[in-house]
Amino acid sequence: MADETVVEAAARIPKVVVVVCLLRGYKVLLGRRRSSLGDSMFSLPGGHLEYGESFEECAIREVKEETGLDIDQLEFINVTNNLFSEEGKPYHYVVVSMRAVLADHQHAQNVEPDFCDGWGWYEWNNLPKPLFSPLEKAVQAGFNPFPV
Ligand code: 8DG
Ligand code: MG
Repeated sequence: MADETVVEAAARIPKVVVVVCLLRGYKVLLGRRRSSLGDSMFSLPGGHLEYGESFEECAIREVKEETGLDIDQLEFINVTNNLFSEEGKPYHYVVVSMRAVLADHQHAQNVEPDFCDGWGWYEWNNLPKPLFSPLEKAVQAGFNPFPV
């Protein structure tokens, strides 16, 4: 497309993102986004896979950068193909979901307040609203990050 800018063209390239379901009891850690995509909606910590990273390394780094928490015992849960077009700009993310269990003594900090209003633990059976659209869709489809 001749009129497409470099930025618009870059947004059309699918990107890989790793998100983490941090589990404590029957709760999960969510934060309210501050972002042009899904602003003020509750979503999982996570972010873009960097060159050469494993999914585990990316999950550990993103959780540390966003919450200050150290995680281990990571397990792959699923992968979803997430398209965002309704927000105006097209985005395409291949989202790898991992899960991890935290030790009791750690507390999440809002390390990046420009991108998140704060982190909280929410009962899986009573999730906050509004959930970020891909998470909402997954929950509606029966997604459950807890081990059976
Ligand atoms: P980075 O630049 O630090 O690598 O990434 P980020 O700044 O932390 O980006 P992000 O918005 O947290 O994640 C990138 C994209 O991943 C986001 O714009 C849309 C997609 N994404 C989903 N589901 C989820 C989710 O539950 N949590 C997060 N954080 N991102 C998600 O499709
Ligand atoms: Mg993020």
